[in-house]
Amino acid sequence: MKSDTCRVCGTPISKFMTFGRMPIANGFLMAEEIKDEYFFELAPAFCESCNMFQLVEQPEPEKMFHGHYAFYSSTSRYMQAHFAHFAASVMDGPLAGRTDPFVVELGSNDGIMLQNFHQRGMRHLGVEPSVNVAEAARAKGINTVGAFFGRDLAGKITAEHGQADAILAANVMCHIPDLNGVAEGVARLLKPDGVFIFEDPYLGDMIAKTSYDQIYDEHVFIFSVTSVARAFASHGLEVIDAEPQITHGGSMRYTLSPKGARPVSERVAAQVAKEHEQGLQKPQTYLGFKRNCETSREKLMAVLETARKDGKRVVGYGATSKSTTVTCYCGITPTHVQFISDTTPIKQGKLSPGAHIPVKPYSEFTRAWPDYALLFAWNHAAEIREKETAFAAAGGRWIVYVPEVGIVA
Ligand code: JHZ
Ligand code: ZN
Repeated sequence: MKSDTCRVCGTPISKFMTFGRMPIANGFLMAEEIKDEYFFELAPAFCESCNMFQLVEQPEPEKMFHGHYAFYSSTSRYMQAHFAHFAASVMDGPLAGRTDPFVVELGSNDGIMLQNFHQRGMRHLGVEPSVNVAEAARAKGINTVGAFFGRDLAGKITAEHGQADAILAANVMCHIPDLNGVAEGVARLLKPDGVFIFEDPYLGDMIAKTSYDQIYDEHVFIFSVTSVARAFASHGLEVIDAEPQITHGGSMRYTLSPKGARPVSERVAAQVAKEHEQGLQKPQTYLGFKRNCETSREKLMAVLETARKDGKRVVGYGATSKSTTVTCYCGITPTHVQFISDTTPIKQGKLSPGAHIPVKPYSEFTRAWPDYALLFAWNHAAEIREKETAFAAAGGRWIVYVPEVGIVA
């Protein structure tokens, strides 16, 4: 859906740059499906009134989240540890000492977070519209309802289970275009002293690192503390904490509660001040970001063209959602990158969206080391570098592009 007004406050918005024609970032496809591949214009806008960074156009939710959603959260070992810590901080923090607390997670995927509550025997409910990943969660014994969250579902859940002590969401809130509807639903579902905790890729990191690959169909918003505080204030919810996370290349965890119910951490005002210092409220910042994206693209293509001319074998590492933006925006083709290695079975044997680079199982990567691996899953660099010592020992090098384009050992 295209919007010429801010999805949060209704002020007119317009794109400050375009990434061009883009397919569904997780729309891995077979050769015979190419003729029907769906495209839209990926273009971001910044609302000067409420500071919300958003897409001008986002495909219909059913085009992105369905019965064959390609991203399974549990593919990263580090992320499993991250969510175990996240869950523990909720159970031992706001939920500690409560009688029979009830936890709801929005966009619970394969249960990577809720499994921790389930293991402690806590009442929980996942909300997940992508049927296949929801099924993976149910197979682990996690209560999951297959639906999109909004006002109506909030009412139904409350009627059936009562209000929630905690509502959680990770890498989900920034996917939902009707933020006001979700905020209303959260306000309805949450107990008067409950907490709503969510995390998403952080605007400050994206601007600082030129990690423009966080921009793709699913991410209709890239949040900051400033924009989140404004968006939820009109629904009676207040940001009481903001904690930076290293996951997904730099994220922010927001804790909200009904206004006045809980003390507000000093971290909130400090982070808002930091955002001001970084210039996140200024339109010029986004014009600078646009130039940085163009420079990043030129440099990456120069590295890939040189490698191609030199007859080097380049393989992509991680068929991420982010890689769809990078390959399509930069013009990376199978002549630059032979295939992309990925551990997710549902992606293997298919072509990457838009660029149509074959996605192959990880065994293909280890079978014959390439000269270079283009690190599309750069946010998992620590985990991957730890695992790939044999590739490095064989002389393999990594091509990286965040925060700078380069070739590293
Ligand atoms: P990864 C997803 O984005 C989708 P993506 C979503 N829209 C979102 O918001 C973000 O997460 C936060 C593979 N892999 O985590 C697994 C290996 O092959 O960067 C995945 O396909 N080997 C919900 O898709 C991909 O890489 C490995 O060793 O950009 C990683 O995808 C590891 C660690 C991963 O998220
Ligand atoms: Zn706005």
